[in-house]
Amino acid sequence: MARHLITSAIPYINGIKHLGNLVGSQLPADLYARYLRGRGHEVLFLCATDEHGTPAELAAAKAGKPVAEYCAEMHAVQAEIARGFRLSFDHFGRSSSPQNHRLTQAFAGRLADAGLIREVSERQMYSRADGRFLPDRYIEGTCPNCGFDSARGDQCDNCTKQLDPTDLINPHSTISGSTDLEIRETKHLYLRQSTLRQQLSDWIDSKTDWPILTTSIARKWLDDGDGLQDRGITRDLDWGIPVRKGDAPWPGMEGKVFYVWFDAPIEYIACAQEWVDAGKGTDWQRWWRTDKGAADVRYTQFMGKDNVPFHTLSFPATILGSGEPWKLVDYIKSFNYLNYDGGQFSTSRGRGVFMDQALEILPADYWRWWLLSHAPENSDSEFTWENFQTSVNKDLADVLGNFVSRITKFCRSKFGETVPEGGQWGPQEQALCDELTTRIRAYEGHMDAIEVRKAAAELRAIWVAGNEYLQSAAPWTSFKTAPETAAMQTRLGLNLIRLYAVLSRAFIPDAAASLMDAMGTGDDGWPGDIEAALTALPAGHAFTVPEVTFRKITDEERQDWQERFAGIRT
Ligand code: B3M
Ligand code: ZN
Repeated sequence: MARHLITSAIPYINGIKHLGNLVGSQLPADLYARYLRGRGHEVLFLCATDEHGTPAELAAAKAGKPVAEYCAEMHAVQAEIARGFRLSFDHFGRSSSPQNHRLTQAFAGRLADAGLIREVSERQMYSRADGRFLPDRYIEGTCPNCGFDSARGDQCDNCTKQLDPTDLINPHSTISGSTDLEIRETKHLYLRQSTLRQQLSDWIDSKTDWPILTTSIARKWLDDGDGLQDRGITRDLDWGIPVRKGDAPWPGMEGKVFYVWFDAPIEYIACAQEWVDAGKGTDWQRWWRTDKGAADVRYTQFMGKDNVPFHTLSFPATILGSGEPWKLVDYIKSFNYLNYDGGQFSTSRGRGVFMDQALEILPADYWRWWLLSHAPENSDSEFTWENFQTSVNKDLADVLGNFVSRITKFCRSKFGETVPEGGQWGPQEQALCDELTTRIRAYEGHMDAIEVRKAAAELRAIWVAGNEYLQSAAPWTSFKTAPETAAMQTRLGLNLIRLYAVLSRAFIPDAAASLMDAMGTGDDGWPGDIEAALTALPAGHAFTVPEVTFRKITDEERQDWQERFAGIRT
């Protein structure tokens, strides 16, 4: 048994996330956490809301609420939707927590003591029309790197380059649209991450098993001459973590807060403290401090590709620069983008299907299965309603659902609702057992490697193998001439249902739970020996015929949803 720390990128507080956000971090992180728990490992799975920065301030203003109140409400909304999708966080924290305030200020103090922070008198964009300094995200203009015309002041969404607002060509305020911007002097703290370039470079080079997507983005910014510039870690905003040097004031920094991307990853650690303070755990340090037992922990992060530079360079610079024995990430699983029906999902433009809307239409398992089996791992992928309908109807309804319903109903009608007795495995059953053994070992390999699509494909093949067996064994035919044989085949079929529930639980937890329920068993141990797993339910064991496991999506529904989600959400 090993110990696994898992974090998902923490979603911004302002608004409900779309399915593209979900499949890029929280959902695959949940898949992995559930799988590892299922295999008996000790897991701490953390996520939180990312509550600072201007987007939160502006969204609160738009909602006519004080920002603290707005964040508390939106946190509750996001937590509820996460429960709806069965995201099994051990704790869903908040980056605005007192724990994160203290820890972020402590990190800044350590970095200052280590000589890694310098004060910079900076010229910053001030909008006369808006009467305020404009934070990075609220300035848009043309990217100096690739020429994209809606690059934000902090990052270009087109080429992923981290930017400074003053780099932008033809900048304007996204609050008012005003181009009446002037540069004013203000003092800020900079993290001297460029001094850590060699250390970071060696560290990335040592990660030979990381996905290419992750290392290629990190290498690009390390090798690009200015990819690892010193970064401003403070902002002129009201809402955020006040700049302090540990628990002491920081002269000259009054009224300023830390930059949201400085405190957000620190929340991964603070979240473990919140978890303990909420009474759900007893010791957070054994997960995070290598001097307190965390050296044995394997730490895996999940995120979309746009978040990779912050997790491969900026956050590790904070950790390494502190000189303290904090756990560094062991593996970063990153994702490309999921597109929506010929375009992009977009929160700002309200395009696509959002998490709350998805759950209004269909239960979580339908979405989980489609999203995970089409995860944008090696390239961007696309959600279309046709593809969604086809996958659900084929994989879930025809293959898995139909298998379950056929075998349980057949058994009820011929043998009653108990596992039937008699007969012995022949070559066909042995062949199935051998095939399943090979496939389940392959499935484990893909799950261990977090190859989400390959794992989904293997799981589907495991379901198909059972279906094909049932089709060719045809107990409804053998029953007429050899009832003992039919009993044996049916017994195997019922055992397959339990096995499928155990194997599928990380993907489709609700269906798995109701199948286990129907099979009247709590025996959910991971299958080591497959022959043993296929005989776990003995003759005479009572079961019930489950409700429809998965229903089909009709053409009318598909068309209806297609139209309903064609426009933009207001
Ligand atoms: N909130 C961006 C995002 O949700 C950001 C991630 C922070 S991870 C520390 O894509
Ligand atoms: Zn660009």
